[in-house]
Amino acid sequence: MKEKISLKQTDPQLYELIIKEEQRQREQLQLIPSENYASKAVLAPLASVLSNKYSEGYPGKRYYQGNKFIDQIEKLAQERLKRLYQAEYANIQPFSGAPANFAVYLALLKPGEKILAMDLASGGHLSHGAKVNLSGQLYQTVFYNVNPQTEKLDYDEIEEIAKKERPQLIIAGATAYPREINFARFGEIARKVGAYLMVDMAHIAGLVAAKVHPDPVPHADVITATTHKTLRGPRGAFILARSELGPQIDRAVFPGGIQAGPHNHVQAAKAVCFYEALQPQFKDYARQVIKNAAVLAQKLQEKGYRLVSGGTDNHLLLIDLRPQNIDGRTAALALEEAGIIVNKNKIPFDPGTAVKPSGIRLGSPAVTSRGMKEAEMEQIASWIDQVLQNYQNKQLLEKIRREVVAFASSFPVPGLDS
Ligand code: DSN
Repeated sequence: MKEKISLKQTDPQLYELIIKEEQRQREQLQLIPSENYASKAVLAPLASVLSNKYSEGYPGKRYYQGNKFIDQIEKLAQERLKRLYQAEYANIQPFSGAPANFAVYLALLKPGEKILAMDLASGGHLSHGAKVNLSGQLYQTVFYNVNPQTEKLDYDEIEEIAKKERPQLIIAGATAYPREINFARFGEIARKVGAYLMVDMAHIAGLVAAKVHPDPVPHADVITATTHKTLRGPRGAFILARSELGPQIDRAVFPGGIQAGPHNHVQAAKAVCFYEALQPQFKDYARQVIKNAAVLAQKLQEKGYRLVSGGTDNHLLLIDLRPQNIDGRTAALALEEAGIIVNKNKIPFDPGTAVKPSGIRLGSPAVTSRGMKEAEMEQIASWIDQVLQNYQNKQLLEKIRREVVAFASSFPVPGLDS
C-alpha cells in the first residue's frame, strides 16, 4: 500500500512497530470476544484525507464550510445503518461506546436521576453506572445481577427491583454475558415502571444485524453499539432510537455532549462496515461465529472446564478456573506465551479481584473472520487445555506457540491478506 511505503520513508521507527503488530495479529489466535479484523475496504477510509476535515453539526447544518462530500458520506452511513437494523433514527457520530452511552444519558436524564443496569460484577459495563465511572457519579445507580445458581439473568427479579427502585432508565446489555438477552421482557419491565429502555448491544451488534440474536429494536427506546466488535467495522459507535427521541439525542451528541468535531474518516469506514453487514455473506459469518463459540464451549466442557452459565448462546465464553486452581491472570499470561490471546475476567460473584480474577473470557469473532470453523475450534480447545494444565512448562508453551504460528498461517487475515 502506498500509505505504508510513505510511512516507512518518513517514520521507519513507527513503521516497524506497525509491521510487528501486523505479524502478531497474523501469528497469534485472537480470542478476545470484543476484537475482530476489519476488511481492507473498511480500513481504506481511515487512511484517507477525510481525516483532514472539520464538520461540527449534522448534514446540511454545519458550522464549517466545505462539507459537500462529508454531508453525503454521513447521510449514506445513516441510511445504511437504518436499513441494517430497520431503525427509525440513527446517529453515527459517537467516537466509541462510552461516549455513545453518555450522549443517551444526557439526552434522557437529568443529573441525579436513576439508572438500573447490570452490575459490573455480573458482566455489565463501567459506563452503565459503575461508581468509579462518571456515569455512577452524575446519576443514581442501582444494579441487577445474574442469578447465583443459573448465572443467567432473572427477569422476575429485575422486574421486582425496577418496581421498587422506579428508575428513569433501564439498561440491558453486557460485556461478559454469554447468553441471549430477552429484550422483549426488558421492554415490558421498562413500560410497567415508566422507564426508558436503553440497550447497549456493543458486543452483539453483528449478531443482531445478521438476525442470529434476538432483536432489541422493536423493544428499546434507544440502542447504543460499537462498530468494531462482532460488526467487524472501524473503531467507533452509533446510536439508534425511536424517531421522536432523535432531535434530543442529536443535540446531546453535539453540541451538548462530550465530543465535538466528528471523525469523518471513521464515519466513512462505518458506511463501508454497514454496507458489508448488509451483504448475504455477513449472515454466514455471524452464524459461524455462534457455531464456533458453541463448539469451543462444548470441547472445553468435555475436558472438564466449568463455563459460567453452563455454556454460551452467543460469541463469548467465560471460564471459571477455580476448579483448575489457576487464576485468570496466570492463565491469560500462559496462553499469551503460547500465542493464544484471551483476557482475564471476573466471573459472577468472583472472590478474586479485577487484577487477579477467577476467570478468562474468550470468543470466536476474530478467528471466524479468518475462516476458521468447527474443526479448528476443536484444535484450539485442545491447545487451551494443554496450556492450562502445563502453564509452568515453558518448553511446552514454546512448542505450542510454534504450532499456533504454523496453524494460523493457513488462514488469511482480513485487512492484510484478503
Ligand atoms: N472493552 C470492551 C470489551 O472488551 O468488552 C468493552 O468496553
